Amino acid sequence: MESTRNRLIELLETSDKQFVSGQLLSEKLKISRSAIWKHMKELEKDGYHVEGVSRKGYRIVKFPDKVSENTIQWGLRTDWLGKKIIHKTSTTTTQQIAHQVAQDNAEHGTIIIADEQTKGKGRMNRQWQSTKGKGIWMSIILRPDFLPVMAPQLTLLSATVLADVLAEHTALTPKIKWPNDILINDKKTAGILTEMQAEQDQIQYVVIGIGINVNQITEDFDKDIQDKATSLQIQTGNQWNIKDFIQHVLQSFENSYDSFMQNGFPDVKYKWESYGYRIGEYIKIKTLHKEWKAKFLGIAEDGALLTKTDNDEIKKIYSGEIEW
Ligand code: BT5
Repeated sequence: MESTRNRLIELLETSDKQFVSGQLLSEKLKISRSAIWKHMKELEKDGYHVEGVSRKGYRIVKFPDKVSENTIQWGLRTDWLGKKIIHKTSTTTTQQIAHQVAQDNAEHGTIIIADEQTKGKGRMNRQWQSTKGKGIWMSIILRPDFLPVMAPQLTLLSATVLADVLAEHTALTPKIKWPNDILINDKKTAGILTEMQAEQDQIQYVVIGIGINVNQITEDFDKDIQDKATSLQIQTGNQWNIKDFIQHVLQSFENSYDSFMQNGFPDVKYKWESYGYRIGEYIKIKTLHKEWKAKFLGIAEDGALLTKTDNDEIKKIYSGEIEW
């Protein structure tokens, strides 16, 4: 039943808003025309708007707003990103599923997306709060053909994509806090977690985990982060359509990734710095064992954080946190 329904949606989808005759659908699906009609009624119940015109057939005029493999794919104009989508209503973390399917040879550009994560992950085993139906909790599997040392550049690239999409979609002014936080009005609205499986000179796959707070209200966040987390709803006062947002992220991600693969890092660096938070200021750098102050100059050609200490020493930082 479920697979007939998916095939039906697929057939209507590929016709790109043209009518598909009941006759053709019944031949392709090997079911009667009255069974087709029943399926259409079921689709309507799920929020699809199906138009049926005698002698012309059927077409979907609107997909439901809820997130599913079909609704994301409908109208998605990417070449390779999101051709395979795994959607879960609830899961522990989309990162874990991404690793599993990547080890089972999932293709470059596979997406795992969930309405809710019960064990959302931040970096260094920190927690990522992922309220049900109120944000984008998504992992992207990539199989880039470059050296593992270049993988951090993908985090910076992803951050510029999110900043671009937030700016285009909402007219807010996002900033990127090195390396992976997207801030709006100084509060965190999105985060990125890059994980990788690699040998010394070869990447097997990279998983880019993207979390974007979309429709939360302040009380949706735990008390301990209420003063530093924000969402688009809090910032704009509007509810946002999550499916539209996902499509925008995927389209923009594919464009930026393709141009990065063609032209290298300089464009990403330039864009990152245009969004960079507190560039030119004194910042506190914290690594596992040390903490010191330096001037934040920008991003180096290899993606490292570029700093200048008081005795004019230029230093590159590859991992850690920054504060002020
Ligand atoms: C991150 O870590 O910012 C990476 C977030 C990646 C989340 C995505 S969602 C899809 C995929 N599946 C996953 O399980 N993860 C990825 P980090 O820089 O370590 O920041 C974590 C810190 O941000 C926490 O310690 C909290 O202080 C704060 N935080 C937690 N949840 C938040 C939220 N929803 N919004 C803003 N801040 C949050």
